[in-house]
Amino acid sequence: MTNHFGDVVEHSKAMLVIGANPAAANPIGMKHFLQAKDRNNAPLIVVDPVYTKTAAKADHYLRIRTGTDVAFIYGLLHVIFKNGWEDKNFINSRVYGMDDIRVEAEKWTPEETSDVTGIPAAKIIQVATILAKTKPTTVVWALGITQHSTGTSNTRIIPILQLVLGNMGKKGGGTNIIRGHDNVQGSTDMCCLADSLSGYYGLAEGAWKYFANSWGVDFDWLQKRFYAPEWMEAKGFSLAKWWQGVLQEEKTYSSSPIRALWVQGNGITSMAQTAKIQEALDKLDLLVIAEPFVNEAAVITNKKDDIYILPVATQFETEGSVTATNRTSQWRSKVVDPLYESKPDHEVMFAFAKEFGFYDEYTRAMKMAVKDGVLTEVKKDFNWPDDASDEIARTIKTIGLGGWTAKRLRAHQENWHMFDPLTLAGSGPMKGEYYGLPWPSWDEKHPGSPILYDVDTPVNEGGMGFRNRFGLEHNGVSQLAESGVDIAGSKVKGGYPEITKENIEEVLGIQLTAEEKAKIGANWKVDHSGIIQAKCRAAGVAPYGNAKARTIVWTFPDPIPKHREPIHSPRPDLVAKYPTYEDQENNFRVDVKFISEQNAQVWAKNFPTMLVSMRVVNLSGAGMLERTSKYLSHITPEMFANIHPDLAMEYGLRDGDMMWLHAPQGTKIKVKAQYNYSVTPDRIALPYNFAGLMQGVDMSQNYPEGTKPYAIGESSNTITNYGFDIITQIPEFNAGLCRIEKA
Ligand SMILES: Nc1nc2c(c(=O)[nH]1)N[C@H]1C(S)=C(S)[C@@H](COP(=O)(O)OP(=O)(O)OC[C@H]3O[C@@H](n4cnc5c(=O)[nH]c(N)nc54)[C@H](O)[C@@H]3O)O[C@H]1N2
Ligand SMILES: Nc1nc2c(c(=O)[nH]1)N[C@H]1C(S)=C(S)[C@@H](COP(=O)(O)OP(=O)(O)OC[C@H]3O[C@@H](n4cnc5c(=O)[nH]c(N)nc54)[C@H](O)[C@@H]3O)O[C@H]1N2
Ligand SMILES: [Mo]
Repeated sequence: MTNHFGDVVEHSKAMLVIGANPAAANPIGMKHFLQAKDRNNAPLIVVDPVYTKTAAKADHYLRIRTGTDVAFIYGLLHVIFKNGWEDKNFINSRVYGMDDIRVEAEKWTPEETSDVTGIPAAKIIQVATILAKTKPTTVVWALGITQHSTGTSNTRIIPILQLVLGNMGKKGGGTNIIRGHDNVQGSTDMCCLADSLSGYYGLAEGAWKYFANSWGVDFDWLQKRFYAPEWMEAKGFSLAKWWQGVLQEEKTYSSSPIRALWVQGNGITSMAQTAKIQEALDKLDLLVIAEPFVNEAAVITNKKDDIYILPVATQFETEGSVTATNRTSQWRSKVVDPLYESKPDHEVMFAFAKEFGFYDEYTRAMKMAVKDGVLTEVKKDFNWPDDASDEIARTIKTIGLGGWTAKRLRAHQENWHMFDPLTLAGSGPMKGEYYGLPWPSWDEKHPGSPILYDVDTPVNEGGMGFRNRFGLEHNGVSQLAESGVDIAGSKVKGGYPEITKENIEEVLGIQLTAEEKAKIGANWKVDHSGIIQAKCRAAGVAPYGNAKARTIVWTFPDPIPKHREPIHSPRPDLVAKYPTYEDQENNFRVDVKFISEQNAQVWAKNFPTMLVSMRVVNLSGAGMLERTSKYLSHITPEMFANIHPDLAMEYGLRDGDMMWLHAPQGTKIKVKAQYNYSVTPDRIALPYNFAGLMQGVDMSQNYPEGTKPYAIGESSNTITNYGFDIITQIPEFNAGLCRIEKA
């Protein structure tokens, strides 16, 4: 989130919720949107292929065809540009590349947009008008936007809309992406990702060297952990396609095939292509599961030996910091000691490191601190979890976690009552700090930044410009903010680059001493000495620069977002006009099909019904956790599909009848047809939270005695269509096709 929920309540004058259903998936967030409706008379605009519980509260509901959001946003931009409603000053001074967007938007007349998205042209014009005339508007999204083969383009085009409207860096504006799991923002920031290091540092040698230094280990030692040095800088397997690393034997891009799998905190059937996952699990030599429940990885496999389940404690049995959806950190205390023989996650990892002989290197950084500007090992033993938090604060500069020391986070927890829930501002002992120190919180004195890119607030009070990440110029155009974009109170006027050892004296207009020069790191991201941060603080400067936001990503297959039809599209005519990408080789170490799959046949002929997945309020993720609760299971005792009666009747299905759903990849699931008017007759919606049945086969004999959940069922991901985002490799969970057959 660039802003936060309280900010929406206080300042948003309109809300565009697109591809999210917070009424079911984030009821606390939803409460804030309803408050904004009441307090600000802010219209709620919901764009969703399904008439959700969120849509039921909307002032304007737009029923979109899945996978066409890029087209929809261009349709809005077309109307906005045509009427001259864009924020010209904002665009000219703070954005690079808007002309290309303008050219693309010209094609997306209300009529063309309507044909592609299924939204009436008049509605597109009406919503564009509301957005242009009602400032500030906030935009909220979640999985309906990200989970597509064009997910990356989706997540770029919506911020571009906000740039056009001048809504970025403004109270009540911004792009508010609701994160999913507890602490998922934290795990992303710590980069449980296959293509970056913690804090989004890249995989290049320089970043590895910085981390080697931060961890107090030799770079060479670190490099030797890899099968061969080149794998150190190559993306790993993604969560979405690890199975292909097991199965893709004929063409390997690494030391694969994978032969052992360690699962810690992933529900296995939550990923697409469950049948492939099953095949891969069967083929493994070793499967280890470390978690509080019986993960269904152990259940859906036919493998009989070499499966180990390690009991891990829950969040109630451990302590430390977690990060919320609005970039705030919260300290969490242990409620009870780990029950029975379970151990918290970190102890499992420590035991593992001991066994493999790298425990000392693994934990050394927690014994280190910066002394006189130099990183030094200062004590014999570490204190968990405080020293882990302090290590994060000391190391992660990129997103500004410098202020997140254990001491400060503990103080925030102890003083919850001293913070305003809407503004996040503290009072009493917490005066001058925002609750949870929303990042960037550059240093130990910094109060946190509740709203990103806000140039009207001094840097030392949470303000900043856009980040200078992509060089100083492109195609001869400066990437820095134009003159006049002055961050409040800054000594440096207008745009400036990110701060390095080389440019610090010139940009800040200061002179470093010889001693400072000897200690300072090469740039603000790798400067353990703290000198760059301190000098920036004194000048009221954001160390990452004051630059332009860019609409063009010149390294992507689509430099500006383009509409491309889902791989399995219900509109063959539009596939010809807006085809998907070329197939990829060796992305995240596997080959990925795009155009070859899209063109393999006219899919819509044999698979005429669209498939959307959805969340239900009582179940989460793969659902093992909630399905072991009698009461939560009672609400949805079995797997079902929401189907419009008109569609059901075409197949002779009465409410409650069983049906087979077939997917293009040849898989099928048997589920109950549940009459429901939230879907139109061209689409059905499935929850994804069931497991235990695979293509009609009951696997429940595989649950260890006494562990079978109260509700089992087919996983919708067995029929989630093949398809992955071109950049992130997230599966296309939300735009596929299926064929219905009465069971
Ligand atoms: N069809 C479809 N599929 C989807 C989605 C969709 O919309 N549609 N959504 C996708 C999204 S956004 C997500 S985030 C994923 C979610 O999928 P997962 O990330 O797989 O999430 P969960 O299923 O909740 O699995 C978490 C597992 O961790 C275990 N666990 C809980 N607490 C702890 C702990 O403290 N330590 C350890 N070690 N384990 C713990 C739980 O028992 C559970 O088995 O699903 C994705 N899959
Ligand atoms: N009860 C419950 N709460 C949860 C979870 C859970 O499993 N259960 N999971 C948590 C997690 S991990 C996450 S990430 C969040 C997810 O939170 P949400 O994304 O709000 O949850 P979904 O129900 O997947 O909602 C996505 C919506 O996008 C719509 N949609 C699908 N395709 C498209 C499309 O192409 N365009 C548009 N505009 N809309 C589309 C779907 O119909 C659906 O209503 O929820 C979190 N909260
Ligand atoms: Mo998620």
